Amino acid sequence: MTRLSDATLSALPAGVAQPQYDRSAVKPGVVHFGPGAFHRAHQAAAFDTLLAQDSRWGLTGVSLNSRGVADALNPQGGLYTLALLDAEIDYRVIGAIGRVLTRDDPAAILGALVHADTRIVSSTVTEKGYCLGADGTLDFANPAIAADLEAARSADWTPGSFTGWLVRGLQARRLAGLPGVTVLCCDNLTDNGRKLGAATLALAEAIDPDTARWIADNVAFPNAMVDSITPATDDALRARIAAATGLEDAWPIQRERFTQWVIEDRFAGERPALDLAGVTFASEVRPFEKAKLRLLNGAHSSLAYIGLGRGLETVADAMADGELARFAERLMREDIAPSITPPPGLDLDRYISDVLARFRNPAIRHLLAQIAWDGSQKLPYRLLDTVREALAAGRSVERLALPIAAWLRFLAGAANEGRTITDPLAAPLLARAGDWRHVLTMREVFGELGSDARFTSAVEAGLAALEAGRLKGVAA
Ligand code: CS2
Repeated sequence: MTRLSDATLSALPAGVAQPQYDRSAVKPGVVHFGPGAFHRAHQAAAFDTLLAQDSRWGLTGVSLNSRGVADALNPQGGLYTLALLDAEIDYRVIGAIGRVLTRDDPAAILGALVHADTRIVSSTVTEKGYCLGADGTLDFANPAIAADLEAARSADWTPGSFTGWLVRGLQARRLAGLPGVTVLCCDNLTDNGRKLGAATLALAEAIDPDTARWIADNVAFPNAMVDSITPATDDALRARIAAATGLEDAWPIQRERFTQWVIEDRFAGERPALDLAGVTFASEVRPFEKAKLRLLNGAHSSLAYIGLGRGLETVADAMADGELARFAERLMREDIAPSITPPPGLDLDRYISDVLARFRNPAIRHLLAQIAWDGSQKLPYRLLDTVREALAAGRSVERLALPIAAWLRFLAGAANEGRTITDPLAAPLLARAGDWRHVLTMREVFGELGSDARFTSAVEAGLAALEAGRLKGVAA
Protein backbone atom coordinates (compact mmCIF):
# COMPACT_ATOMS: atom_id res chain seq x y z
CA MET A 1 0.00 0.00 0.00
CA THR A 2 1.26 3.50 -0.85
CA ARG A 3 2.37 5.61 2.10
CA LEU A 4 0.70 8.86 3.09
CA SER A 5 2.86 11.86 2.07
CA ASP A 6 2.58 15.24 0.35
CA ALA A 7 3.05 13.49 -2.96
CA THR A 8 0.13 11.10 -2.36
CA LEU A 9 -2.38 13.57 -0.84
CA SER A 10 -4.05 13.89 -4.24
CA ALA A 11 -4.90 10.18 -4.11
CA LEU A 12 -7.12 10.65 -1.04
CA PRO A 13 -10.81 9.99 -1.63
CA ALA A 14 -13.06 13.09 -1.61
CA GLY A 15 -14.61 12.15 1.74
CA VAL A 16 -11.30 12.46 3.58
CA ALA A 17 -10.53 16.07 4.57
CA GLN A 18 -7.02 17.34 3.93
CA PRO A 19 -4.99 20.52 4.54
CA GLN A 20 -6.68 23.53 2.95
CA TYR A 21 -3.41 25.42 2.52
CA ASP A 22 -0.12 25.19 0.68
CA ARG A 23 2.08 23.20 3.03
CA SER A 24 5.26 24.34 1.31
CA ALA A 25 4.44 27.95 2.32
CA VAL A 26 3.98 27.16 6.03
CA LYS A 27 6.45 28.69 8.46
CA PRO A 28 6.98 27.03 11.83
CA GLY A 29 5.84 29.38 14.61
CA VAL A 30 5.47 26.81 17.40
CA VAL A 31 7.90 24.30 18.90
CA HIS A 32 5.91 21.57 20.64
CA PHE A 33 7.43 19.14 23.15
CA GLY A 34 5.61 15.80 23.33
CA PRO A 35 3.87 15.30 19.94
CA GLY A 36 2.02 12.20 21.19
CA ALA A 37 -1.54 11.21 20.37
CA PHE A 38 -3.20 13.87 22.48
CA HIS A 39 -1.25 16.75 20.97
CA ARG A 40 -1.79 15.50 17.44
CA ALA A 41 -5.51 14.98 18.04
CA HIS A 42 -6.12 18.24 19.88
CA GLN A 43 -3.77 21.22 19.50
CA ALA A 44 -2.35 20.22 16.11
CA ALA A 45 -5.88 19.90 14.71
CA ALA A 46 -6.65 23.47 15.85
CA PHE A 47 -3.44 24.80 14.30
CA ASP A 48 -4.27 22.89 11.11
CA THR A 49 -7.54 24.86 10.90
CA LEU A 50 -5.72 28.14 11.64
CA LEU A 51 -3.10 27.49 8.94
CA ALA A 52 -5.76 27.84 6.26
CA GLN A 53 -5.99 31.54 7.33
CA ASP A 54 -2.47 32.26 8.55
CA SER A 55 0.53 30.25 7.36
CA ARG A 56 2.90 31.43 10.11
CA TRP A 57 1.85 28.92 12.75
CA GLY A 58 3.25 25.58 11.66
CA LEU A 59 4.44 23.15 14.34
CA THR A 60 7.83 21.56 14.94
CA GLY A 61 7.54 18.53 17.23
CA VAL A 62 10.20 17.52 19.75
CA SER A 63 10.16 14.00 21.24
CA LEU A 64 12.59 13.78 24.14
CA ASN A 65 11.92 10.19 25.16
CA SER A 66 11.56 8.09 22.04
CA ARG A 67 12.03 8.07 18.31
CA GLY A 68 8.64 6.47 17.59
CA VAL A 69 6.72 9.54 16.44
CA ALA A 70 9.66 10.92 14.45
CA ASP A 71 10.19 7.59 12.67
CA ALA A 72 6.48 7.34 11.84
CA LEU A 73 5.81 10.92 10.80
CA ASN A 74 8.98 12.28 9.20
CA PRO A 75 8.84 9.90 6.18
CA GLN A 76 5.25 11.17 5.73
CA GLY A 77 6.36 14.82 5.76
CA GLY A 78 4.69 15.16 9.17
CA LEU A 79 1.25 14.18 7.82
CA TYR A 80 -1.07 11.80 9.66
CA THR A 81 -4.74 10.89 9.67
CA LEU A 82 -7.16 11.78 12.46
CA ALA A 83 -10.39 9.80 12.89
CA LEU A 84 -13.24 11.62 14.66
CA LEU A 85 -15.29 8.95 16.38
CA ASP A 86 -19.01 9.53 16.64
CA ALA A 87 -22.22 8.03 15.27
CA GLU A 88 -20.49 8.69 11.96
CA ILE A 89 -16.74 8.61 11.64
CA ASP A 90 -14.97 11.44 9.85
CA TYR A 91 -11.41 11.29 8.59
CA ARG A 92 -9.07 14.21 8.28
CA VAL A 93 -5.41 14.38 7.27
CA ILE A 94 -3.60 16.93 9.45
CA GLY A 95 -0.68 18.87 8.00
CA ALA A 96 0.26 21.24 10.84
CA ILE A 97 3.42 19.40 11.89
CA GLY A 98 6.37 19.96 9.57
CA ARG A 99 8.92 17.70 11.22
CA VAL A 100 9.59 15.90 14.47
CA LEU A 101 12.99 16.25 16.17
CA THR A 102 14.45 13.90 18.76
CA ARG A 103 17.12 14.11 21.43
CA ASP A 104 19.54 12.59 18.91
CA ASP A 105 19.70 16.01 17.28
CA PRO A 106 20.06 18.55 20.10
CA ALA A 107 21.45 21.18 17.73
CA ALA A 108 18.23 21.07 15.73
CA ILE A 109 16.10 21.39 18.89
CA LEU A 110 18.11 24.41 20.00
CA GLY A 111 17.96 25.83 16.48
CA ALA A 112 14.15 25.58 16.49
CA LEU A 113 13.88 27.24 19.91
CA VAL A 114 16.23 30.04 18.92
CA HIS A 115 14.54 30.83 15.62
CA ALA A 116 13.07 34.28 15.03
CA ASP A 117 9.84 32.70 13.70
CA THR A 118 9.25 30.75 16.93
CA ARG A 119 6.75 32.60 19.12
CA ILE A 120 5.21 29.74 21.09
CA VAL A 121 6.79 26.78 22.88
CA SER A 122 4.07 24.35 23.94
CA SER A 123 4.04 21.03 25.76
CA THR A 124 2.16 17.80 26.39
CA VAL A 125 4.83 15.87 28.26
CA THR A 126 2.30 14.37 30.77
CA GLU A 127 2.17 15.15 34.48
CA LYS A 128 5.47 13.44 35.25
CA GLY A 129 7.33 15.32 32.50
CA TYR A 130 7.33 18.52 34.59
CA CYS A 131 9.37 16.99 37.46
CA LEU A 132 7.26 18.70 40.14
CA GLY A 133 7.06 17.69 43.78
CA ALA A 134 3.87 17.13 45.77
CA ASP A 135 3.68 20.88 46.48
CA GLY A 136 3.69 21.68 42.75
CA THR A 137 7.16 23.25 42.68
CA LEU A 138 10.18 21.98 40.76
CA ASP A 139 11.67 18.90 42.42
CA PHE A 140 15.42 19.56 42.42
CA ALA A 141 15.97 15.99 43.64
CA ASN A 142 14.41 14.59 40.45
CA PRO A 143 17.30 12.83 38.62
CA ALA A 144 16.55 14.60 35.31
CA ILE A 145 16.68 18.03 36.97
CA ALA A 146 19.80 17.13 38.95
CA ALA A 147 21.46 15.99 35.72
CA ASP A 148 20.53 19.24 33.97
CA LEU A 149 21.97 21.30 36.80
CA GLU A 150 25.20 19.38 36.49
CA ALA A 151 25.28 19.67 32.69
CA ALA A 152 24.56 23.42 32.82
CA ARG A 153 27.97 24.02 34.42
CA SER A 154 29.30 24.00 30.89
CA ALA A 155 28.08 26.87 28.69
CA ASP A 156 27.34 24.59 25.75
CA TRP A 157 25.12 22.14 27.64
CA THR A 158 22.51 19.69 26.37
CA PRO A 159 19.48 19.37 28.64
CA GLY A 160 17.60 16.14 29.28
CA SER A 161 14.37 17.43 30.84
CA PHE A 162 11.70 19.56 29.22
CA THR A 163 12.22 22.31 31.81
CA GLY A 164 15.95 22.13 31.12
CA TRP A 165 15.27 22.65 27.42
CA LEU A 166 13.09 25.64 28.19
CA VAL A 167 15.85 27.26 30.22
CA ARG A 168 18.47 26.41 27.60
CA GLY A 169 16.34 27.74 24.72
CA LEU A 170 15.33 30.91 26.55
CA GLN A 171 18.90 31.55 27.63
CA ALA A 172 20.02 31.23 24.00
CA ARG A 173 17.22 33.55 22.83
CA ARG A 174 18.26 36.15 25.36
CA LEU A 175 21.90 35.95 24.25
CA ALA A 176 20.83 36.16 20.60
CA GLY A 177 18.82 39.32 21.28
CA LEU A 178 15.55 37.64 20.26
CA PRO A 179 12.20 38.43 21.88
CA GLY A 180 10.63 36.17 24.51
CA VAL A 181 8.00 33.57 23.71
CA THR A 182 4.73 32.27 25.10
CA VAL A 183 5.15 28.93 26.85
CA LEU A 184 1.87 27.08 26.58
CA CYS A 185 1.40 24.07 28.84
CA CYS A 186 -1.31 21.69 27.58
CA ASP A 187 -1.27 19.02 30.28
CA ASN A 188 -3.92 18.16 32.86
CA LEU A 189 -2.39 19.92 35.86
CA THR A 190 -4.20 22.46 38.00
CA ASP A 191 -2.79 25.91 37.31
CA ASN A 192 -0.56 24.36 34.66
CA GLY A 193 0.91 27.55 33.20
CA ARG A 194 1.74 29.10 36.56
CA LYS A 195 3.36 25.90 37.80
CA LEU A 196 5.49 25.55 34.68
CA GLY A 197 6.43 29.23 34.88
CA ALA A 198 7.53 28.94 38.50
CA ALA A 199 9.47 25.72 37.76
CA THR A 200 11.24 27.31 34.78
CA LEU A 201 12.17 30.40 36.78
CA ALA A 202 13.45 28.26 39.66
CA LEU A 203 15.68 26.22 37.36
CA ALA A 204 16.88 29.33 35.50
CA GLU A 205 17.66 31.02 38.82
CA ALA A 206 19.86 28.06 39.76
CA ILE A 207 21.62 28.02 36.39
CA ASP A 208 21.80 31.59 35.20
CA PRO A 209 20.11 34.37 37.22
CA ASP A 210 20.34 36.85 34.32
CA THR A 211 18.23 34.51 32.22
CA ALA A 212 15.79 34.10 35.12
CA ARG A 213 15.27 37.87 35.21
CA TRP A 214 14.89 37.98 31.45
CA ILE A 215 12.31 35.18 31.56
CA ALA A 216 10.33 37.02 34.23
CA ASP A 217 10.19 40.08 31.97
CA ASN A 218 9.81 38.51 28.54
CA VAL A 219 8.07 35.13 28.73
CA ALA A 220 4.40 34.41 29.40
CA PHE A 221 3.10 31.14 30.82
CA PRO A 222 -0.68 31.18 30.32
CA ASN A 223 -2.86 28.59 32.01
CA ALA A 224 -4.84 26.37 29.67
CA MET A 225 -7.62 23.82 29.90
CA VAL A 226 -7.49 21.07 27.28
CA ASP A 227 -10.12 18.43 26.62
CA SER A 228 -10.74 15.70 24.07
CA ILE A 229 -10.94 11.98 24.77
CA THR A 230 -8.14 10.34 22.80
CA PRO A 231 -7.90 6.55 23.00
CA ALA A 232 -4.54 5.09 22.04
CA THR A 233 -4.06 3.93 18.45
CA ASP A 234 -4.98 0.27 17.96
CA ASP A 235 -5.09 -2.20 15.10
CA ALA A 236 -8.79 -1.56 14.53
CA LEU A 237 -7.99 2.11 13.85
CA ARG A 238 -5.12 1.25 11.51
CA ALA A 239 -7.41 -1.03 9.51
CA ARG A 240 -10.18 1.58 9.43
CA ILE A 241 -7.84 4.30 8.22
CA ALA A 242 -6.31 2.12 5.53
CA ALA A 243 -9.78 1.25 4.25
CA ALA A 244 -11.03 4.85 4.35
CA THR A 245 -7.98 6.55 2.85
CA GLY A 246 -6.43 3.86 0.66
CA LEU A 247 -3.03 4.94 2.01
CA GLU A 248 -0.69 3.52 4.61
CA ASP A 249 -0.26 5.75 7.65
CA ALA A 250 2.37 4.61 10.16
CA TRP A 251 0.65 6.34 13.09
CA PRO A 252 -2.94 7.49 12.69
CA ILE A 253 -4.80 9.01 15.65
CA GLN A 254 -8.37 8.86 16.93
CA ARG A 255 -10.45 11.03 19.21
CA GLU A 256 -14.03 11.88 20.04
CA ARG A 257 -15.55 14.69 17.97
CA PHE A 258 -15.85 16.91 21.05
CA THR A 259 -12.86 19.14 21.67
CA GLN A 260 -12.32 22.10 23.96
CA TRP A 261 -9.30 24.35 24.53
CA VAL A 262 -9.50 27.39 26.78
CA ILE A 263 -6.34 29.50 26.95
CA GLU A 264 -5.63 32.31 29.35
CA ASP A 265 -5.31 35.50 27.34
CA ARG A 266 -1.79 36.25 28.40
CA PHE A 267 0.65 36.05 25.53
CA ALA A 268 4.16 37.40 25.15
CA GLY A 269 3.87 39.06 21.78
CA GLU A 270 1.53 37.91 19.09
CA ARG A 271 -1.45 35.69 19.83
CA PRO A 272 -2.39 33.22 17.09
CA ALA A 273 -6.01 33.61 15.97
CA LEU A 274 -6.90 30.16 17.29
CA ASP A 275 -10.41 31.44 18.02
CA LEU A 276 -10.93 30.80 14.29
CA ALA A 277 -10.47 27.13 15.18
CA GLY A 278 -12.93 27.14 18.08
CA VAL A 279 -10.42 27.93 20.85
CA THR A 280 -11.62 30.19 23.68
CA PHE A 281 -9.39 32.92 25.10
CA ALA A 282 -10.37 33.84 28.64
CA SER A 283 -9.03 36.19 31.28
CA GLU A 284 -9.33 33.44 33.91
CA VAL A 285 -8.97 29.74 33.07
CA ARG A 286 -8.70 28.18 36.53
CA PRO A 287 -12.44 27.55 37.03
CA PHE A 288 -12.58 25.72 33.66
CA GLU A 289 -9.50 23.69 34.52
CA LYS A 290 -10.82 22.77 37.91
CA ALA A 291 -14.22 21.69 36.59
CA LYS A 292 -12.67 19.58 33.85
CA LEU A 293 -9.87 18.00 35.91
CA ARG A 294 -11.99 17.15 38.91
CA LEU A 295 -15.17 16.09 37.13
CA LEU A 296 -14.01 14.47 33.90
CA ASN A 297 -10.55 13.25 34.85
CA GLY A 298 -11.59 12.48 38.44
CA ALA A 299 -14.46 10.33 37.20
CA HIS A 300 -12.24 8.77 34.51
CA SER A 301 -9.66 7.60 37.05
CA SER A 302 -12.46 6.35 39.32
CA LEU A 303 -14.02 4.32 36.51
CA ALA A 304 -10.57 3.01 35.61
CA TYR A 305 -9.51 1.63 38.99
CA ILE A 306 -12.95 0.46 40.11
CA GLY A 307 -13.76 -0.90 36.64
CA LEU A 308 -10.50 -2.83 36.32
CA GLY A 309 -11.21 -4.34 39.74
CA ARG A 310 -14.56 -5.51 38.40
CA GLY A 311 -12.90 -7.16 35.39
CA LEU A 312 -14.06 -4.49 32.91
CA GLU A 313 -12.01 -3.34 29.95
CA THR A 314 -13.22 -0.02 28.55
CA VAL A 315 -14.88 3.20 29.73
CA ALA A 316 -18.02 2.27 27.80
CA ASP A 317 -18.06 -1.14 29.56
CA ALA A 318 -17.75 0.63 32.92
CA MET A 319 -20.66 2.90 32.00
CA ALA A 320 -22.72 -0.14 31.01
CA ASP A 321 -22.26 -1.50 34.55
CA GLY A 322 -25.32 0.11 36.16
CA GLU A 323 -23.98 0.16 39.68
CA LEU A 324 -20.65 1.64 38.65
CA ALA A 325 -22.25 4.22 36.36
CA ARG A 326 -24.57 5.33 39.18
CA PHE A 327 -21.61 5.53 41.52
CA ALA A 328 -19.66 7.73 39.08
CA GLU A 329 -22.64 10.03 38.61
CA ARG A 330 -23.23 10.45 42.35
CA LEU A 331 -19.53 11.02 42.90
CA MET A 332 -19.58 13.83 40.34
CA ARG A 333 -22.85 15.44 41.39
CA GLU A 334 -22.71 15.03 45.16
CA ASP A 335 -19.02 14.91 46.05
CA ILE A 336 -17.01 16.69 43.36
CA ALA A 337 -19.38 19.41 42.12
CA PRO A 338 -19.64 21.07 45.59
CA SER A 339 -15.89 21.84 45.36
CA ILE A 340 -16.30 23.76 42.11
CA THR A 341 -17.41 27.33 41.52
CA PRO A 342 -18.35 27.16 37.85
CA PRO A 343 -17.09 29.87 35.52
CA PRO A 344 -19.79 32.22 34.22
CA GLY A 345 -21.90 30.44 31.63
CA LEU A 346 -21.01 26.91 32.71
CA ASP A 347 -23.97 24.93 34.05
CA LEU A 348 -22.37 22.20 36.17
CA ASP A 349 -25.37 19.84 36.05
CA ARG A 350 -25.42 20.00 32.31
CA TYR A 351 -21.62 19.68 32.13
CA ILE A 352 -21.79 16.48 34.19
CA SER A 353 -24.54 15.05 31.99
CA ASP A 354 -22.50 15.86 28.89
CA VAL A 355 -19.37 14.21 30.31
CA LEU A 356 -21.35 11.08 31.20
CA ALA A 357 -22.75 10.98 27.65
CA ARG A 358 -19.21 11.29 26.26
CA PHE A 359 -18.11 8.35 28.43
CA ARG A 360 -20.98 6.32 26.92
CA ASN A 361 -19.96 7.06 23.31
CA PRO A 362 -20.31 3.60 21.72
CA ALA A 363 -17.93 4.48 18.88
CA ILE A 364 -15.02 4.77 21.32
CA ARG A 365 -12.99 1.92 22.78
CA HIS A 366 -11.07 3.70 25.50
CA LEU A 367 -9.11 1.24 27.60
CA LEU A 368 -9.38 1.63 31.37
CA ALA A 369 -5.79 0.34 31.53
CA GLN A 370 -4.64 3.42 29.56
CA ILE A 371 -6.30 5.79 32.03
CA ALA A 372 -4.85 3.78 34.94
CA TRP A 373 -1.29 4.79 33.97
CA ASP A 374 0.63 7.15 36.23
CA GLY A 375 -1.88 7.12 39.10
CA SER A 376 0.66 8.65 41.49
CA GLN A 377 0.92 11.68 39.19
CA LYS A 378 -2.75 12.04 38.30
CA LEU A 379 -4.68 11.30 41.48
CA PRO A 380 -3.37 14.28 43.47
CA TYR A 381 -4.94 16.70 40.93
CA ARG A 382 -7.93 14.57 40.05
CA LEU A 383 -9.20 13.40 43.45
CA LEU A 384 -6.96 14.23 46.40
CA ASP A 385 -7.40 18.01 46.13
CA THR A 386 -11.16 17.43 46.16
CA VAL A 387 -10.80 15.22 49.25
CA ARG A 388 -8.84 18.01 50.98
CA GLU A 389 -11.49 20.60 50.23
CA ALA A 390 -14.31 18.28 51.28
CA LEU A 391 -12.59 17.64 54.61
CA ALA A 392 -11.97 21.34 55.15
CA ALA A 393 -15.65 22.05 54.47
CA GLY A 394 -16.76 19.26 56.79
CA ARG A 395 -18.28 17.14 54.00
CA SER A 396 -18.12 13.36 53.86
CA VAL A 397 -15.26 11.79 51.91
CA GLU A 398 -16.76 8.31 51.96
CA ARG A 399 -17.41 8.11 48.22
CA LEU A 400 -14.29 10.07 47.25
CA ALA A 401 -12.12 7.57 49.12
CA LEU A 402 -13.51 4.63 47.17
CA PRO A 403 -11.54 5.16 43.93
CA ILE A 404 -8.43 5.68 46.05
CA ALA A 405 -9.13 2.34 47.72
CA ALA A 406 -9.58 0.84 44.24
CA TRP A 407 -6.17 2.21 43.22
CA LEU A 408 -4.60 0.65 46.33
CA ARG A 409 -6.18 -2.68 45.38
CA PHE A 410 -4.91 -2.23 41.82
CA LEU A 411 -1.38 -1.77 43.20
CA ALA A 412 -1.71 -4.73 45.57
CA GLY A 413 -2.99 -6.94 42.74
CA ALA A 414 -0.03 -6.02 40.52
CA ALA A 415 2.46 -6.59 43.35
CA ASN A 416 0.89 -9.93 44.19
CA GLU A 417 1.04 -11.19 40.65
CA GLY A 418 4.56 -9.84 40.12
CA ARG A 419 3.33 -7.51 37.37
CA THR A 420 4.75 -4.04 36.96
CA ILE A 421 2.70 -0.91 36.35
CA THR A 422 3.27 2.21 34.28
CA ASP A 423 4.04 4.87 36.84
CA PRO A 424 7.22 6.82 37.58
CA LEU A 425 6.82 5.73 41.23
CA ALA A 426 6.16 2.07 40.32
CA ALA A 427 9.05 0.72 42.41
CA PRO A 428 8.19 2.39 45.76
CA LEU A 429 4.45 1.90 45.19
CA LEU A 430 4.76 -1.82 44.47
CA ALA A 431 7.23 -2.30 47.33
CA ARG A 432 4.63 -0.89 49.75
CA ALA A 433 1.50 -2.26 48.05
CA GLY A 434 1.13 -5.24 50.41
CA ASP A 435 0.19 -2.83 53.21
CA TRP A 436 -2.13 -0.06 52.07
CA ARG A 437 -1.37 2.10 55.12
CA HIS A 438 2.25 2.11 54.06
CA VAL A 439 1.30 3.45 50.61
CA LEU A 440 -0.63 6.29 52.25
CA THR A 441 2.56 7.43 53.98
CA MET A 442 4.08 8.43 50.63
CA ARG A 443 4.04 12.18 51.09
CA GLU A 444 4.99 12.79 47.46
CA VAL A 445 1.53 11.45 46.56
CA PHE A 446 -0.70 12.07 49.58
CA GLY A 447 0.99 14.97 51.35
CA GLU A 448 -0.53 15.36 54.81
CA LEU A 449 -3.71 13.44 53.88
CA GLY A 450 -2.03 10.11 54.60
CA SER A 451 -2.09 10.88 58.31
CA ASP A 452 -5.61 12.33 58.44
CA ALA A 453 -7.75 9.77 60.26
CA ARG A 454 -10.96 10.94 58.55
CA PHE A 455 -9.40 10.07 55.20
CA THR A 456 -7.65 6.86 56.22
CA SER A 457 -10.77 5.45 57.85
CA ALA A 458 -12.80 6.29 54.72
CA VAL A 459 -10.16 4.46 52.65
CA GLU A 460 -10.37 1.49 54.99
CA ALA A 461 -14.16 1.40 54.65
CA GLY A 462 -13.76 1.65 50.88
CA LEU A 463 -11.36 -1.29 50.82
CA ALA A 464 -13.81 -3.38 52.84
CA ALA A 465 -16.68 -2.47 50.52
CA LEU A 466 -14.66 -3.35 47.41
CA GLU A 467 -13.53 -6.57 49.04
CA ALA A 468 -17.21 -7.44 49.54
CA GLY A 469 -17.97 -6.49 45.93
CA ARG A 470 -20.05 -3.47 46.92
CA LEU A 471 -19.75 0.17 45.95
CA LYS A 472 -20.35 2.07 49.11
CA GLY A 473 -22.62 5.05 48.95
CA VAL A 474 -24.65 3.82 45.97
CA ALA A 475 -28.39 4.14 46.48
CA ALA A 476 -30.05 0.74 46.47
C1 CS2 B 1 -7.68 10.39 30.71
C2 CS2 B 1 -7.42 11.66 29.88
O1 CS2 B 1 -5.88 8.97 30.21
C3 CS2 B 1 -6.40 9.66 31.08
O2 CS2 B 1 -5.95 9.75 32.21
O3 CS2 B 1 -8.40 10.74 31.84
O4 CS2 B 1 -6.47 11.46 28.92
C4 CS2 B 1 -8.71 12.20 29.28
O5 CS2 B 1 -9.21 11.33 28.28
C5 CS2 B 1 -8.49 13.57 28.69
O6 CS2 B 1 -7.96 14.43 29.67
C6 CS2 B 1 -9.79 14.13 28.16
O7 CS2 B 1 -9.61 15.46 27.81
